[in-house]
Amino acid sequence: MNIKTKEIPKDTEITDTPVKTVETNHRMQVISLLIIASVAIPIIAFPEAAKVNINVVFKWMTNTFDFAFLSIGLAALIFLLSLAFSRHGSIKLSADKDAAPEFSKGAWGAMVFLAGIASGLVLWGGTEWGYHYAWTPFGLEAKSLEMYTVAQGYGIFHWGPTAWALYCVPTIAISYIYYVRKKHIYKVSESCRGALGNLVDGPLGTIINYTFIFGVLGAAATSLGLGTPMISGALAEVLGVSSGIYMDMTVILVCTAIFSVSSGLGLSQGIKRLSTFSTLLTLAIVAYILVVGPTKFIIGLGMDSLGYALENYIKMSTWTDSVNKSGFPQAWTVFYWAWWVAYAPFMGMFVTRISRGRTIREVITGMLTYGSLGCALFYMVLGGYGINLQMTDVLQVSELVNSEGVATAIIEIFKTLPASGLILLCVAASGIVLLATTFDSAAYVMACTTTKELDEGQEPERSNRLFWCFAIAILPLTLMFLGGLKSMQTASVLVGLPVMAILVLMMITTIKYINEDNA
Ligand code: NM2
Repeated sequence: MNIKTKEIPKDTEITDTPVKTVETNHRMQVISLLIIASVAIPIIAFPEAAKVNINVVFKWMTNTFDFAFLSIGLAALIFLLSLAFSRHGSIKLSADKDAAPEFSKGAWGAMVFLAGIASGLVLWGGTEWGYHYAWTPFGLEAKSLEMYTVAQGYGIFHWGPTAWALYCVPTIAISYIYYVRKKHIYKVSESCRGALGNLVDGPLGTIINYTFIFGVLGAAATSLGLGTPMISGALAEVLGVSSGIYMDMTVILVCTAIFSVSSGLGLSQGIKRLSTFSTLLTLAIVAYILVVGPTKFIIGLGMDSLGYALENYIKMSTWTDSVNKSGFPQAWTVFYWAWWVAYAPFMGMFVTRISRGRTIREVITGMLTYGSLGCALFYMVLGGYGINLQMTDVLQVSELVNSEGVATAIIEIFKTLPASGLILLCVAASGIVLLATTFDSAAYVMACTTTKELDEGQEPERSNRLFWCFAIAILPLTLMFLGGLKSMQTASVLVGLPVMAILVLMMITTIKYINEDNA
């Protein structure tokens, strides 16, 4: 993800306010640090008990609130589609009604897509089917031929329109307030004002802003905790050394260092170019796999699984499996929705900054289609390649995923490619940059939240940004020390729940404001 201060559009009609000095809210920083420490210290001190408790928390949260996550995902999609195709869809997100969009459609779509993903898409695109193939939804027969299509289709669903709708709700809420109501918001609480009124100026607003911060911290912990072992595994393979927790820590610290140097020396533009380059590199790897792999099979299976996802969309969106209690939708769909939700306000802030001049309809349809299709492409190609490896007995990917985890499985998949050393090097390099830019952007928005007041064009203090950069690394480091997929997933599930409430408040605010302004 990549939010750069220099991309902030200057919307000249937005009211001028006197320039104040930027002041960091140290109290908020200290409280956040204390909360992080209260989670991290017990995990490090009592890892065995922590593991057990994390599993209990994950199960309880996903089982108790499954209906809420699923229905809000669906509600977000329905809300956005009805808004896009209503007369309000043509509302322009700009102070100047005749202004052309700031970025071309293609550039905008690419930026939205890149902002929404980090290293997770490569990791899960290649391996998620391996889990569903062995532990099936809808009581289907495990490890049957049919399951290849179903498993891949389920993955495409988890990165599809509902997921992108969760990203899009804050985007529309924040953009509307920013461009149409002409109020520069740097705090998430402001986008709940329509629902809560002046309550957002009191403790409730503060709670909302903390919730946002912990949403990003939890979601980033999942991304970094899962993405780092893939990068360190690839590096270890290339360097011929063994990977492990120390290598993982080094990767996280290198990412932190890249961010610190770029922030300290004002290298934002350089890092941005590097980030674009690494994304292109990732796309090139996907194209390479499509060409050197079984092209026809990959395309065919991709179409089959896309068809499966479309045909079963409603069923997958509402399935809680209350009678059979397999736990599948809780372990997967609910986890995914929580992960997307936790990132959503952060994503909303970014997409707002690049969407000036677009209509509400364009933003909604663009996010849902570019986002879903981009993710489906990764799932089809990487997943299809992995499935072929298993079907031709080259590599038992599903077994590997279940016994060794996703990071090991994806490295083994890449190792079967021609010129695998070079590919692994590219995967590691692009992964580091994608994670570093995630640190960078996340630290930036959190620094905005912990700045007392920020006028247009002003930036949070550099020390504030650096503080968040290091604070973000604490939780993933702790969770990696603990290990296991559930620990990484629990971070998102825990923070996703309260952020989901913010999404509901944002939907109410948007509806209220649009109705008031267009009565
Ligand atoms: N989402 C899109 O790790 C990543 O790729 C970040 C993950 C929320 C599932 C985004």
